[in-house]
Amino acid sequence: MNISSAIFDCSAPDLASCPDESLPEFAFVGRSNVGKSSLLNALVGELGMARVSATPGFTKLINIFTINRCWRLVDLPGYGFAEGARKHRERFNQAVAEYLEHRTNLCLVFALIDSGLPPQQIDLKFVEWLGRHAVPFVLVFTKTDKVAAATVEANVTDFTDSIAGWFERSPVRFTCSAETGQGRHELLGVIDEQMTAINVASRRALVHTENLGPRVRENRKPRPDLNRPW
Ligand SMILES: Nc1nc2c(ncn2[C@@H]2O[C@H](COP(=O)(O)OP(=O)(O)OP(=O)(O)O)[C@@H](O)[C@H]2O)c(=O)[nH]1
Ligand SMILES: [Mg+2]
Repeated sequence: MNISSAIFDCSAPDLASCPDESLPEFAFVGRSNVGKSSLLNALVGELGMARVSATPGFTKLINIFTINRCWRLVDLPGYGFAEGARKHRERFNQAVAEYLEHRTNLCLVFALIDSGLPPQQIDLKFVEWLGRHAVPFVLVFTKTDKVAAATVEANVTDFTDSIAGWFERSPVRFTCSAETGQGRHELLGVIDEQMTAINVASRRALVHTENLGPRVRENRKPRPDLNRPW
C-alpha cells in the first residue's frame, strides 16, 4: 500500500472528543513503551508523525491521524504505566476502554506485545478483555531487532500457548521492528485488505440502500461492564 498523505487530525482526551465516525480507524494499543508510536511512524514512513519517548506513559491522549484522506491511524495511551497519579491513570484507561468498546468505525486493533518478554499477565488479561468485548484484533510482537530470533520465536509460541482455547480461531500474529522496518509490509497489507473489504461492502450497500457509511461493525450500546484488567 502506498501512503501518500498523513495528516494529524487531533488529540482527544476521551471518546466524546474524537472526530466524526466517517472514516475507518485502525488503532494501536499495548503496554506503555511497547512501541506503539514508533510502529505507527514506521508504517507511515514519516518520522515524527507520532511522538516517541523512552519514558513509559508518554502518549496520554487518543492521537488520530488521517491517512490518504480515507482512513485513520489511532495512537492510544499505553496501559500498565506504573508511575504517576492513580486518578490520571484511571482516566486514561477509561478513555481507551470506551474508545475500544464504543467507537463504531473502529475497524481493527493492533494489539502490541513486546517480543523480548515472556507472556506478561497484563498483556494476557488485556487480550482476554478484547475477546470478551468482541473487539477485532491482531497480535503484533514488537522490537524484534532487540533480541535473538530464537527468543522472539519462543516468546511468540509461549504467548500463543497461553491463550490457546480462548478464541474460536487463534488471533492472527505478526512480528515487527520499527527500527528495521521488519513486518511493515505485512501490517500495511492487513489494512489494505480491510479497506478493500469495506469498499466492496459499501458498493454493495449502495446498490441496496442509500443509507451509506463506513459502519464496519455493529453500533454498540454503552455497557456498564468496565471491569478492566489493566
Ligand atoms: N530497538 C527498538 N526500539 C524501539 C522499537 N520501537 C520502539 N522502540 C523504543 O522504545 C521506546 C518506546 O517507544 P514508543 O514508540 O514511544 O512506545 P509507546 O508504546 O508509544 O509508549 P507510550 O506512549 O509511553 O505508551 C522508545 O525509546 C523507542 O525508541 C523497535 O522496534 N526497536
Ligand atoms: Mg506512544
